[in-house]
Amino acid sequence: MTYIAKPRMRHPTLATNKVGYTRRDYEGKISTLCAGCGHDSISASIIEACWELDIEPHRVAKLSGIGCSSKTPDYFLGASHGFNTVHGRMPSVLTGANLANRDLLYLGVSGDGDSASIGLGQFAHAMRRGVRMAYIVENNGVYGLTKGQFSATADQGSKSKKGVVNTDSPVDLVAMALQLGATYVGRGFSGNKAQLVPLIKGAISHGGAAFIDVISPCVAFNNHPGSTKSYDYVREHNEAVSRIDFISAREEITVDMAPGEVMEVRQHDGTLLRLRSLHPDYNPADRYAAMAHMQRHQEMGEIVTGLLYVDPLATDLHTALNTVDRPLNALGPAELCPGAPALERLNASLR
Ligand SMILES: Cc1ncc(C[n+]2csc(CCOP(=O)(O)OP(=O)(O)O)c2C)c(N)n1
Ligand code: SF4
Ligand SMILES: [Mg+2]
Repeated sequence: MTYIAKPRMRHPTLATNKVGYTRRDYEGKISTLCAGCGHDSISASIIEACWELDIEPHRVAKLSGIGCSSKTPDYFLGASHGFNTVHGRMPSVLTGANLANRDLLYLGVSGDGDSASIGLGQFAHAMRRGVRMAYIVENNGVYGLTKGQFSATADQGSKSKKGVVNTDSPVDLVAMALQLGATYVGRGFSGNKAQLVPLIKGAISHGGAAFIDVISPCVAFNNHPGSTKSYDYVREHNEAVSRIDFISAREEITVDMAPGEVMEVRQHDGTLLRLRSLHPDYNPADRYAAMAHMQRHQEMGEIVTGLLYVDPLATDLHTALNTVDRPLNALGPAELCPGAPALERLNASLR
């Protein structure tokens, strides 16, 4: 395979962020995905979100499974830590890395095949344990990499490129994440960057398990009439619950709208999510209302997008396990070994 390297040169007037990097510094290798693939737009949104958040690339660990979607971490954050794991196993490898080093920001990138079929168990346990990460599923309803078989998220009654009707019920990862206890749950569309970038920024800044399902059309195998994951279908059936603004803890907060139209959610780290309501009755702090709202609109054939649920005070697996504040991989033998008398006391307490 030919490898085309990106030039290191950049235009001298490119804007830098607060940590001195340009957007180019958050890019990766040149994508080998099909032109027009939704996954490339998600990579662009991740780059934009990390640049705007002033994250130093070496503070990020990006992990993925197997699939076109799972290849994408090669195309962004080239200077970050990365681990392309086994099919469906990203969540357990990420959980281990997170437990060893709690100081990094974790990005879990996966596909609908990777997370809703072979990795369904792994997805479920990462969500219920509250592993702190931004878990992004690039959902195209097919196994793109293996040439377009229906995935478990394909809607019942939707058609393959060759006209075969899918008879199975779909797995809805958003509904599952809500049910399993994820504390930040959203759905986006790769074609709506204005919505996706703040959704990703909120997920990265969140203190617990954040999950975003991003509908991401596969132009090679699932972008035809009859598909419910095509660009046209999603544009025609998209129903956003709110418009989301992300305001970092350092930015000045200015109020520019009447109370009632806007709901402000301050997360643990001081960042502010400002939700401009499009559905006056929608409450993103109510997990069960979020489930009911989604279900209701799904029955009408609509795809609900936006920040569907958030618990701003969420804690994570480290809190549950009461681990020390310092990353475990930074502890030395003296701190890791309590000594013979302490071990003796511990053993005695268990006899
Ligand atoms: C253990 C194992 N089983 C099956 C495969 C074959 N395989 C590779 S990618 C893939 C599905 C990918 O689908 P998805 O996660 O939706 O990614 P997409 O390509 O659609 O982005 C499968 C079944 C594999 N690589 N490893
Ligand atoms: S096969 Fe589909 S998912 Fe894979 S790169 Fe092409 S358009 Fe994207
Ligand atoms: Mg897929």
